Amino acid sequence: MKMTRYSKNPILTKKDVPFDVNSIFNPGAVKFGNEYLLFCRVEMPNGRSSFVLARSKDGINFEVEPNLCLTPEEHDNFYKYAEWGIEDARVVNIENKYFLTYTGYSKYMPLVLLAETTDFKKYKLHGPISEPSNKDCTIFPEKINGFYWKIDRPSAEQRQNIWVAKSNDLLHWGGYECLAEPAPGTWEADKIGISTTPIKTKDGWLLLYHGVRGFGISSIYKLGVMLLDLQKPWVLKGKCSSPVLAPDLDYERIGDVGNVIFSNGWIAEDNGGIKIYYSGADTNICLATTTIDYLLSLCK
Ligand code: BMA
Repeated sequence: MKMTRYSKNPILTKKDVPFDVNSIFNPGAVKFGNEYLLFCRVEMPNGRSSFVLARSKDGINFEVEPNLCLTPEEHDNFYKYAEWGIEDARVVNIENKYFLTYTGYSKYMPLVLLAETTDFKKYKLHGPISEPSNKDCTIFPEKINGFYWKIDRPSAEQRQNIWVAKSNDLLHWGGYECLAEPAPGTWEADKIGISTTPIKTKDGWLLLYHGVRGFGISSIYKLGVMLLDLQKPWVLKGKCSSPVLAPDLDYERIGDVGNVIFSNGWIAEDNGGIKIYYSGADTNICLATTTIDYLLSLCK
């Protein structure tokens, strides 16, 4: 099976949110008990983002909770790094705890914040795990060679590459290595960033990433797929040459930021299928389905 868009996309829009928002988009995704959870970004009418949970039994029909689950104002000591909004969470289950890596936006510019929860009701906030400018951070679901590993995307001058680092405690990081760079002159020429939490497969760690290329006065965001070595997560084993999902339909081309497909959440099913949650034009939440085998075949 190739990539299939759900026929009734988008699966969530601001009409599904029981309070006033400008948009709902860029959800992290995780299975929690017998539920699918989307940890959604909502841009409030004032232009600053918070998070709200959406819950589902089938991974397709989601109900948005009546209240926000995490806001900048709840960040106490870290508020100055989240004052302009919290955005684009990746969720990972490690040793029965759920860790969230997300962007804190402020006058200091974007950096990566870490939080943990066991119940998606109470959140322990750890604050920054990067300096600015940095975003698109995900943590591997298990230790490799005795360390935790993260991937993120620092912005250095004009270079926006993907980096990997290791840690003993998820809070203090080192051993930085550049993992992947944009391919010049292609659909991902301007910048790349990791999209989704790594999935362990027989061939390596599988990840979605986004690639950006400027056209005229705007940019186009598309999704690609890459494969990392199972034991050496700083080694890129393979990467697609063409995007796996690119803006095409109206709900991907028209919205607050047109021509954007962005994803920070996917869920692997026991039968080898994958549900990819993505947003069109920074305005909605959509679903596409595919298989691990198909994505692996693109990384050869
Ligand atoms: C990125 C992030 C995402 C957004 C995307 C497209 O830099 O800020 O939140 O979806 O741009 O606008």
